[in-house]
Amino acid sequence: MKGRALIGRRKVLVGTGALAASLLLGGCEARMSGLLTSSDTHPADYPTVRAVEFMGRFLSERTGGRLGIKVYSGGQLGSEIDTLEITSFGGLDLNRVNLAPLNSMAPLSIPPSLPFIFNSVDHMRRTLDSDIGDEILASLTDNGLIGLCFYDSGARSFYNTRGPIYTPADMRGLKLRVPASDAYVAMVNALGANAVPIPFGEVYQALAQGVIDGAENNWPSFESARHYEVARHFSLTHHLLTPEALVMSKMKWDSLSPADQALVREAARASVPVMRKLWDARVNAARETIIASGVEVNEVDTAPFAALMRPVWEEFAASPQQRSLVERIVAAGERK
Ligand code: GTR
Repeated sequence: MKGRALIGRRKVLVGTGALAASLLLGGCEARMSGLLTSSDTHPADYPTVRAVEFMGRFLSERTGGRLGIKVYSGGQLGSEIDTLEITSFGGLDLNRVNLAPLNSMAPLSIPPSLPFIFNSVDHMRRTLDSDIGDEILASLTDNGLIGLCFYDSGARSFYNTRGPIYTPADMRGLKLRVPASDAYVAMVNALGANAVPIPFGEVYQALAQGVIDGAENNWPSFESARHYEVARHFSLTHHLLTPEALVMSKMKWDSLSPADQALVREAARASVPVMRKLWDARVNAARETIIASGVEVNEVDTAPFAALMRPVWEEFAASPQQRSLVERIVAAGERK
């Protein structure tokens, strides 16, 4: 297992002080006024943030202002993996994260995070809208979290400062940032590059300083985090369609009445089509901005990349339950 980073289920010690302090200062007002606190790594205008704000308005309208949501955007409360831990022990009420940082806590979050498991956005949406999605969300409860809904995250592709990637051979030796997921580390290493797991908020500087050669993400994140200003080659490998998830602290959930729990679920469900509409528009806008800036974008024959992923699937979806989910997800892609 070359270069495998053992992210595992780590205990959060570093950074918790700053986070707790900001929650005590900034979150206190929110907590006293019945606002649910929510974290997001993305800026205020990003579709995930706007979808959770929509939920907040929905809750506020239905409860005459008794319930609402305050979103702390822009990663101000910390990285996804750190804020997830905080959410699981009740320091934060809600958290919008990608499934990748949940991989080390929740084994059933891995199948939809496997490279090339979805063949299209439609396949991903249909799968998550089915009982498969419900099963994955329900499995998060073991970690002190309640899975409320999935949001889109489009297709992730590789970008770098060196040159276009057409085949896995072009990736050899590149230092590529990945999120905190052992499966992502193994995927990038299996393609011949060297995976560097660092938090999303640190990627721009790492690229600018040459600490890494590239990373991988969807059009909107590549654009909004301004990585495209530094990494001028975007190669459309579309290797992952890992969705986002909105989770709630189980401690907070248990403190709500059954009627409020039902309302929170209804609000989350209602936010999904809102998010998808915002998302589709944002993908188009981000693509235009990036292409207009002169980034070299190239299409890729993905078959040689997918062919190298079998060991990653086998290693990271090894339990019978994970294997059954993989089979059902693949089968859903064959039914149109
Ligand atoms: C984005 C995703 C974020 C975060 C980020 C990353 O696409 O929306 O939640 O996971 O990628 O790469 O860290």
